[in-house]
Amino acid sequence: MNIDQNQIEKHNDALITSHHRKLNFLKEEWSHIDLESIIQKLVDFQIAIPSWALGTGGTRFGRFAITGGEPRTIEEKIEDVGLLHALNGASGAISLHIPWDIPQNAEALKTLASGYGLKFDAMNSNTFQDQAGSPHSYKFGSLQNVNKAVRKQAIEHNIEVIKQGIALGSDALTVWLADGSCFPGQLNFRNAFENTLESLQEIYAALPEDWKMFVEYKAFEPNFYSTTVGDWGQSLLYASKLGRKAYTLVDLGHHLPNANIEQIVALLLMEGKLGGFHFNDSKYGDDDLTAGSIKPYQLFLIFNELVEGMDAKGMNHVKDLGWMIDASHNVKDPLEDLLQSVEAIMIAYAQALLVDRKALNAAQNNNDVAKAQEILQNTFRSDFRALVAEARLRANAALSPISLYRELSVRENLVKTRGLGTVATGL
Ligand SMILES: [Mn+2]
Repeated sequence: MNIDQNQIEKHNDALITSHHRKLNFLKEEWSHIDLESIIQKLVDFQIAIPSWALGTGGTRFGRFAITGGEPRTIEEKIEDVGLLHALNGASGAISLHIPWDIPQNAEALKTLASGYGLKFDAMNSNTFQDQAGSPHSYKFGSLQNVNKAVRKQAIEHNIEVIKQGIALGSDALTVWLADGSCFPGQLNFRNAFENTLESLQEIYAALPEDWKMFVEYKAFEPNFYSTTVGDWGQSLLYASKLGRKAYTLVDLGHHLPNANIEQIVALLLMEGKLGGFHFNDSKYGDDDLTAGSIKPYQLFLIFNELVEGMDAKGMNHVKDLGWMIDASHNVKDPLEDLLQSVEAIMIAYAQALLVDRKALNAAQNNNDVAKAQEILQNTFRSDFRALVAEARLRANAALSPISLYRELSVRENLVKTRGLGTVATGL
């Protein structure tokens, strides 16, 4: 299914008066700020959609494929991201996961994707599941495994993923390892670290010059006693030892409860070692919930550090970090869920762009704690949704993406063409 420009314009026409009223109010309230440049930043900002989020997610207890019309092929996944991008103008990239996706004809896929205005974001390898026909099992880890043949298989898989990515025009590899242990004594921590580092070094050696390697960490799950890349310190250690092309990737759901993620982000940026983000939200752990659905203030505080830190280093907000959603829940229509996530991320970014940096800086230097809080919360509690909507309007996208998604019965159309029982590859 394609959404054409006439359908978007008709939808926007019906909402334009109300939109202008809200936008004009903001222009008046924030007249001391250059809102035009902020709107342009919002137009430019793009968030990659992972191919595995297009189907209904599952838990270890089960999976309810409630929506139907899930994408059956990599081509249909690209089509789905194309739909999202047409609706919100901010989902201009897809991140593939090998072997849940197996690109057969890279040139054809590139043509298909660029027809929707999409690029291929970071490639994701998978050594946390055994694949049919693989001689070795990852039951006791992959890159950390005590058995060299297992490590070799995992290294070769990652190198294969890099090759697939080169053919698609991607420029980054994300390595997330489930490696670790479930019981004390199971693992020699130092050997596990050294094996993992050595394996990562072999993969790193296969990276093209202009590629990045993202080392993603996770506190626990599926291993419940230790994780070999368990936190940002361990990830930073690997990334530092690997070299300038290696970075830490922060997945919001991969911390222990109440971790101060905004502080982690600030320090990684300071060290030039923050590579990118996986957005999601959680109450307890790796809950795969829609970005901004539980802790929107935290999302804003993270963006506040990102904007401050990137500007301090003269970094390009769009290109210098990888921005991706990593969430896939099992009770919502995945496409609606992704529209909500992108919206929440854009709002948090807009709020961060509007923070009065000079005043905040002055408050910090005067130890004016109350004033610093006022500055942050004044921005957080203001409603900038009209700015984000204006950015969409300028990108020829919909003023209200979810409303248009429902008006056009997108899901019903996908069910009609793909069937009710289709299940996308993924977790
Ligand atoms: Mn992730």
